[in-house]
Amino acid sequence: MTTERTFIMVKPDGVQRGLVGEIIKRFETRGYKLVACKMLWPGEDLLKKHYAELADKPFFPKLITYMRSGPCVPMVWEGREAVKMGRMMLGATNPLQSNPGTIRGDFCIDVGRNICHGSDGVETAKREIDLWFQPNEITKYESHSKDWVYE
Ligand code: YYY
Ligand code: MG
Repeated sequence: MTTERTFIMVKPDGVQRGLVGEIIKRFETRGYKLVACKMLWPGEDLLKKHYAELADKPFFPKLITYMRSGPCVPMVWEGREAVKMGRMMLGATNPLQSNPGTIRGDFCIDVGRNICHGSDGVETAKREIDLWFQPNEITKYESHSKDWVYE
């Protein structure tokens, strides 16, 4: 199996609203494997690097303020097509356009309070994982249910 990794993060509103468990549950029950997870209150430098490609957008200052407003829960999830499926499970950037059944479509309303982040491509995922995690924070283990999730 070609294993892919994606970077998923519960944003400060997701943490404050008690949705960490719910978001983890969605990925766990789907069959994805959690290989890294922590809680941290990110600083401005880290967030500006994370969202560097949006630096020219009018909403950028507001986005940084929102993301600095409390602790986040960054995670790394592993499994087949984890990046694409992660985006699909999160839903559209604007929750008003997210289908019910997706995380954003089920739990939020405003684009500036969309509770979670997910990498938008395999290369982005690599960059984001390197930015938020040290190599020794990423675990390597075999999931006991591997053969029950993948044929
Ligand atoms: O990858 P994703 O989070 O779905 O969207 P991006 O286009 O990368 O934007 C990052 C982040 O910025 C988004 O999750 C909310 C915020 N944002 C906003 O506040 N207003 C917009 N018009 C667009 C994005
Ligand atoms: Mg994005």
